[in-house]
Amino acid sequence: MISLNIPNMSCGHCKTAVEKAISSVDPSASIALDLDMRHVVVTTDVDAARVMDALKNAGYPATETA
Ligand SMILES: [Cu+2]
Repeated sequence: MISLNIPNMSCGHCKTAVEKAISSVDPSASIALDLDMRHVVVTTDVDAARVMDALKNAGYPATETA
């Protein structure tokens, strides 16, 4: 499970773009996204670094939460 803050994620369009970026590295990832908190929890076997890389390339740099 990967817990991420995504400060740039501010609207429904961003939400879609973030979900798309995560799905691009793991189509079967389970994504729990909180737009108001700008936070997402991803359940996946893929490395956090790969997920964060895809998000960064999509324009949504993320930081891992503790
Ligand atoms: Cu947006």
